[in-house]
Order: sequence, then C-alpha cells, then structure tokens
Amino acid sequence: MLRKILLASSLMLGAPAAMAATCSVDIEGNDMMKFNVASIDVSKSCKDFTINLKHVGKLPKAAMGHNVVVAATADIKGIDSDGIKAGVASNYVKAGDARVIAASPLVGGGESTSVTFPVSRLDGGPYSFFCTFPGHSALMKGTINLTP
Ligand SMILES: [Cu+2]
Repeated sequence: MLRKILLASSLMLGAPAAMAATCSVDIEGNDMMKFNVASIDVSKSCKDFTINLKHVGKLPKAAMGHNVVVAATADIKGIDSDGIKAGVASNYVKAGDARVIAASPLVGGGESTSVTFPVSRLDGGPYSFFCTFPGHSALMKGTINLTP
C-alpha cells in the first residue's frame, strides 16, 4: 500500500530519472511561413507520439493557416497537391489519404492544435513533417528522426 502511494506521488512529481523518452514535442509556426524547428526526434520507445503546434503569429487562418502533417518525405509533393484540391474545408489534406500518417487541423494566428500518431507507422522512411497550406511546404517542412 505504501509502495503504491510512493509510486503515485513520484509519478505526479515527474520522476526524472526513470522516465521513458519524451513522447511529444512543442513546435511553433509564425506569420513568416516558418516552423521554429527543422527536425523532430521521435523515440522508438514511444508507443504514440504527439506534435503540439502553436501558431504564434497574428494572421488569420485564411491568409496564413498552418497545420502539421507527417508522411514519408517522398510523398510531400503528392499529398500537398491533393491537399490543395481538397481545399480549406478539408484542412488542405485529402480525406482518407493513405500516405498521411498524421495530420492536424489548420489553425490561424494565436491558435494551437495537436496531432498524435502511432510510432509504429514510422517504418522505413525517411519521414518529414510539413504544412499543407498552399505554398507553405516549400519552407514549412522538416525531418523526423527516429531515435532509440
Ligand atoms: Cu503553413
């Protein structure tokens, strides 16, 4: 019983040493059409991984919307062009696109969103994260690195 209480309290305190890898990352998108990171490390020890995206700009979604999509780097162009056809109502991602591992909703300035995906989907690669708002993936993209 005491053991259980100790375990519970150490979990609440964040138990630094024995914790598994961090299975989430916070990233930002801005009005300059940029993410604030060029790569994201995903530990293989995570079952699921979450990307939290904060749009730190002021421009509205219609002008400077951002999302975060995870897919094989080779699929960026195809996902992007199908996403543009799908339009803003679909967050610029084609519904049911099997190439998409994860896709968040589109957000505008001051808004946040997040997306979670099973790390087991990162099998092969290389993988990238990018924004599918029309024209953005030229600048708004980065690599996903699988780490032990
Ligand atoms: Cu964007």
